[in-house]
Amino acid sequence: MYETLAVVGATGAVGRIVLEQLQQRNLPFKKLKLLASERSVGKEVRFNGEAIKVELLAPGAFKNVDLAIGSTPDEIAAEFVPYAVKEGAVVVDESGYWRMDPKVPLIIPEVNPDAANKHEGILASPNCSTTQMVVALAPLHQVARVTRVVVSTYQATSGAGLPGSEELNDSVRSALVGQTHPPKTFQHPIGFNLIPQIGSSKYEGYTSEEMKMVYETQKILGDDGIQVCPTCVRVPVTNGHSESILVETEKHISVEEAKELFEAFEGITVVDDLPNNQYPMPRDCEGKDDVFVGRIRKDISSPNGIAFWCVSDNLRKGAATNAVQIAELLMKRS
Ligand code: 2RA
Repeated sequence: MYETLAVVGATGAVGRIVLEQLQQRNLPFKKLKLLASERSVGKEVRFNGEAIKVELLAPGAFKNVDLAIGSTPDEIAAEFVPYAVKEGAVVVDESGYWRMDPKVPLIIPEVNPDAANKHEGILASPNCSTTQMVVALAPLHQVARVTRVVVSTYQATSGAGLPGSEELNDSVRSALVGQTHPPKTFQHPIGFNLIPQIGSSKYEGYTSEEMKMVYETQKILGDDGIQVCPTCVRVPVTNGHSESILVETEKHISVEEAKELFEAFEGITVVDDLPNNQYPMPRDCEGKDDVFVGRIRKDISSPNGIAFWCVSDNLRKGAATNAVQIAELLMKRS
């Protein structure tokens, strides 16, 4: 039984949506504890009509906590998760720190729910760009086995948290009056620009964000043979990541079959009517929990390829919603 739930990083951009989702989805816990860094301690957050005071994230904070959802940077997760587990909590962690640990299942509830049965106190939620892509790949993989993916991302500034969104606004305002707002969160001004770098240089000219898409996809789909070639780009969009995906499968699937598979899969909404200018766009997907797929077409350059466009609210399915769904899954199975 998971009676006491803690939300770690409760006042951050994703933590706030975690709380919203917990209320909306009506998870069956009895007590809620909110934990955050010193800066937020003492703040009051309303939850189901009740004011809850934010407490300090520190050793001892997880006494009597059964389940914790963590939305913190990697370095905070590296530190707090071990003591939370030691104090008896099961942790659903949204940071990148634990994802590739072989003892930690990396879960998308619609894709690999059974992997959640085998954990040692920590379960991880994937990176936002990986999550939406893998939700879209899963129905094709189940039927035709995905062998190769070429993906380019168009990632919103909210992926870098509240400072990212503020920097977009400042950068656009400055550019409109012919000035340059000095970038702090991003490597270059983001207003009226694209930045083909998310994260740091990691491997053979690929960035850390790109390599997450490689390793996490293989881990979630349980197939190290899947080849992924990613290019991750930051775009001047406040919220909602978009991806252009080309997928090659072992078995041929037609465009019609691909459409049917997408439509039948839980968590995917198909918006695909090019003659009527209908396809997913970040503006339309903001605030929604599904992964949206459109522009579904055959790859005219190879025999077993399907190309499509995929959009999702990176703060929701890419982060908060997926973590809350993992918590929900654990509660249902306890
Ligand atoms: C980003 N994927 O968009 C990252 C956040 N985890 O910056």
